[in-house]
Amino acid sequence: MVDNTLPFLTQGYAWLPDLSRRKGPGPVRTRLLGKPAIALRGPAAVAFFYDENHVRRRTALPEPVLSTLFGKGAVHTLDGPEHRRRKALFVSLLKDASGVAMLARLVAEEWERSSKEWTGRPQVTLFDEVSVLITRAVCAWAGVPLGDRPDDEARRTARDLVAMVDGFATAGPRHWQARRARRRQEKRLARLVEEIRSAGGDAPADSDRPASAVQAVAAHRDADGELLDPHTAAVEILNVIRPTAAITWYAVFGAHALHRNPGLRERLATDSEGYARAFAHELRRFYPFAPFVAGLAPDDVQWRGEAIPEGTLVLLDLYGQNHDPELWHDPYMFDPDRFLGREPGRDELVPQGGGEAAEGHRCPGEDITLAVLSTLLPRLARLQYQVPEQDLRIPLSRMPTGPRSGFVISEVH
Ligand code: MYR
Repeated sequence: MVDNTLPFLTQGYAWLPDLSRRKGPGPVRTRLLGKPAIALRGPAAVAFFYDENHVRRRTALPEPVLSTLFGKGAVHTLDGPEHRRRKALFVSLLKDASGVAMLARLVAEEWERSSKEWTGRPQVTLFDEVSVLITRAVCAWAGVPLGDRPDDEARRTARDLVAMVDGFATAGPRHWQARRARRRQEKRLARLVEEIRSAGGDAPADSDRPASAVQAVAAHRDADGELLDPHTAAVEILNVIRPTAAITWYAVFGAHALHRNPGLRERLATDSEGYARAFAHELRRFYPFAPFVAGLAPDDVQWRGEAIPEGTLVLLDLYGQNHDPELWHDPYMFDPDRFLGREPGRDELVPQGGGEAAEGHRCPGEDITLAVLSTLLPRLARLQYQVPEQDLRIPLSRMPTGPRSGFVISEVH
């Protein structure tokens, strides 16, 4: 079988759906990254994929993805008790309701501050501005200092966080920019961890004052009882702040969805009956972000009678599942009502993975994503602006993708 890495990189989100269409129903067999691969989708496949007897992460992620997106030694590369111990750190930081609410409040404050400033400008590129305002909020929340010139530092940090996400699935200049961004941020945050530790900040926090994310990572001990080395600690701090900044992609998709469906603006602006949350779920279902997740079969395993030999790369087709007509009525229609008054099933809507966040590799940041989007989207819907002529196409061949223009708005008030 021919290796499909190049078709994947050039066709992007369209690669796996096209392959599935050509090969007909059932799992798709192919070759990726020089390995035999099988792609699965559907709630039962999600449960199969997140069972460690079937799929493991150690050594599954290619170096170019680790050196840009996730970082070497990241929680994404662990399995078993080691993974659960490290993951508990993320769950305690990202799934704590009062922490999530505090981050949403900071995002709201930053939105108010920034959107006032936009009124004086001829044009604003929403992608750039939202990435900076979320970066400011998450750095304040996580305890990442922005130095003596916080405005400049926030812009620089936002650029680096965005670059790390933007460059993981390309061999072009964006990839090298992503590597440089990661090196820069890892160096700076490793230094911060060392400073915190030498000032005694890695001691357990007192119960009245919860530790910031940075302090918690600096104080975290892995399953072996050891502190993380400063580099790994920096990697994990980035794994808290970078995905939060990546919510920018969804916020810009929100602007795109409102532009294409102006009839939804009023309901989103007033956010009655949980409409903003339903809208956020539909954004995460409808628009392309993570194409799939991957791991390796640790033994010969079987999926519905299909043999999956040891060492096979198992792909969970997130984008395909979120558009599967077996699961979604009219999947290519943007319709937040499909989530109104109901939360999606655990393994039904999988933009950020499936299974349990605490036990498996599901993204622990879904509560934050939903809270930040529920904060930003009604404010965006209440903002008055024009959408000047621009290129709003969302190329499926680019990963990650978004409106080409970054969504420019003008006459903001
Ligand atoms: C983040 O910053 O962590 C949020 C962005 C996540 C994108 C997720 C993409 C998953 C890619 C897995 C590629 C596996 C290749 C074999």
